[in-house]
Amino acid sequence: MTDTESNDETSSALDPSEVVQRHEQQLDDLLADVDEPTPRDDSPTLELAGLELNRRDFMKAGAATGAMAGLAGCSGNILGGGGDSTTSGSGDSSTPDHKVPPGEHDEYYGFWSGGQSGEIRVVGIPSMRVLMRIPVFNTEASRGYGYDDETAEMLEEAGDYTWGDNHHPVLSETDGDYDGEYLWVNDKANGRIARVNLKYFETDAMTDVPNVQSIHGCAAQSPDTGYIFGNGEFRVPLPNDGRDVNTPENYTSLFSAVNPQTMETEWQVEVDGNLDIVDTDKDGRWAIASSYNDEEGVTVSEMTKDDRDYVKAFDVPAIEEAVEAGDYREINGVPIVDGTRDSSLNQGDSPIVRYIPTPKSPHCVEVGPNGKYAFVAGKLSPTVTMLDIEALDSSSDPDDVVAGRPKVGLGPLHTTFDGNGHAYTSLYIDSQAAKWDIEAAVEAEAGSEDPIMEKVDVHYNPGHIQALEAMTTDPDGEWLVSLNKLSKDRFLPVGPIHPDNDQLIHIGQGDTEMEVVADHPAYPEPHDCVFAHKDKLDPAATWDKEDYADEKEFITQDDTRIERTGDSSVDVKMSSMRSEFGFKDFTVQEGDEVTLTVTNIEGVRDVIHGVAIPEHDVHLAIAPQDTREATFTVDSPGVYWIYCTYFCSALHLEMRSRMIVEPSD
Ligand code: CUK
Ligand code: CUA
Repeated sequence: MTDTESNDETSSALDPSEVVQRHEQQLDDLLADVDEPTPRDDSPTLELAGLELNRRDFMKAGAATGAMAGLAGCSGNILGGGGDSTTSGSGDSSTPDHKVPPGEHDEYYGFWSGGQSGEIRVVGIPSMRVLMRIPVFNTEASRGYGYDDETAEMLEEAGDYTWGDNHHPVLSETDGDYDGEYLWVNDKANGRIARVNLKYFETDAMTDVPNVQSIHGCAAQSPDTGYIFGNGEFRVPLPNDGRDVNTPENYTSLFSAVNPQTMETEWQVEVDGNLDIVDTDKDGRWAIASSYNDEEGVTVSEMTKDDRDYVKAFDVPAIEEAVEAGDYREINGVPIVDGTRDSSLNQGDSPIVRYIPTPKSPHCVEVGPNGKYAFVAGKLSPTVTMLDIEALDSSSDPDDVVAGRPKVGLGPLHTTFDGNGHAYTSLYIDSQAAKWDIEAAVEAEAGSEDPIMEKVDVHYNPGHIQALEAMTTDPDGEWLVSLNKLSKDRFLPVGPIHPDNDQLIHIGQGDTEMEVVADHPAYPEPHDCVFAHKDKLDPAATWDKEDYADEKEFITQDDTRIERTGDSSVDVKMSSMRSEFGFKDFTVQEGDEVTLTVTNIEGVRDVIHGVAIPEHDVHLAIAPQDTREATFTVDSPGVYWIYCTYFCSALHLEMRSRMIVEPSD
């Protein structure tokens, strides 16, 4: 054996601890490199033909979009587009590349509701890559969610359900624009609203809204996130304690206003009929909700008997006044204001709720970017009804408040906007997206198809449709996603439960033909999504221990200890780092309730340690500088290896501790 360097590496004579040390050093060096603070504007700059444009410029400048395609290797002149992009179908030189090259970032965050999976998914746009999943109403082992004390308690206090059905993610706003702080989402199944902290991308609060069985529509009040509004969809007796079970005419739906900070329900409004989707105007006066079943039936034929239902416009300041004046009854601690038609608060010229007749079971309500109109899709009617929001102030007569009613196609469900005067409506029955001109629809007669500019086939049966920042006052256009409920034959077959199909559609600034550019299978079942430019968020790369200084201890190697707190309770506190836990082993007694607190003392990003305790249903996922806790009872004496689940270093497999449970006698 020659004494070369390479031989040294594998020499059995080498001290193993040296190998480990060297490895750790390499890892530290590597991590030191990536731990640099992220520059505020790190969008790559593309240089071509003397032009210097970053990706943001491309997204904003419709005329320059051809440059992206040229850059990505498509044929066509490098500054193409420019009003001459008449070709359609794939390869259109005006369509920028939606594929994001290795190492580059997407331009937008997309937040998808996960439907009956209960989670929120973070998706990069335009690549449509799923970047992360945030458990909300479900439990999720990978992130230790529902398996540590804090998240388990949060779920327990919000009703202790094991699943939820989230439909409508909404982002916090300051001055009518996304501030990147929080996201809220409803739970249709169990009447909850949860909050996700966008610094840590974690669910940090949840409330089980009193007096309702289901929350469907969910909206953050513009422009400064005054309330989170939730629509109680199913009519039930109030309170639902066994009274009125056989008198459906006495059931009721409630509109709820939740405080975004405390997550307490501040007030509710009782209405006639069901409540479906809700959006708010842009200056905080009106919350506008669609509804179906004004017939107040309990079977489908009863619910769809009439040819009209009523959109309900809630006058928020007027409701606040009624609450202040004590004009309510209190049930389960919440002031409930009577907003039914017969209520004394709805007589006279300024009713607190305006009931606006709208054709057959309207579904969505989306308020357009300039705040002038609310767009209400017909569902069972082939039209979108546009409500003039300013006119709501003085009337609920459709002659005064309906500004337009274009005929868009069959099964219209949701509408989105490009910020350049166009609306895009999903057509569930026709399996299409229809693009139309908003002001042309105001000019045209009701039921006219003239405002329709273009339709594109989607695959198949779309629900929500969403364009970049379409829910703000300044949408970015460029990309639109159609969230199709059925994928049928679009993917390799995976058995009888099919994925959905989220299709990416290029729309430019509304000046180009729509083009479907990508299919993306989606695990059942997203309903809605919302997009924010990446510069509006500022996620943490590691935890900051100051954020939990009052609640939990930060446990270093020196702080590692075991403390008996009672006859049969014990606290175990330890650190974790590559590649060892603070305790190599620790001993507890059979029957003990063990509270295990573990801190990840790493300072570098992306070195996460997991704590799994076989046979005790414990899993913690601890990011750098974070501390997590789990409490469990040790009923059976024996040896239990505690192991790390995140592949954190070359010695990850060796990263373990040993819990010894001594027999009690
Ligand atoms: S809803 Cu699902 S397609 Cu819950 Cu917004 Cu319309
Ligand atoms: Cu720590 Cu694997």
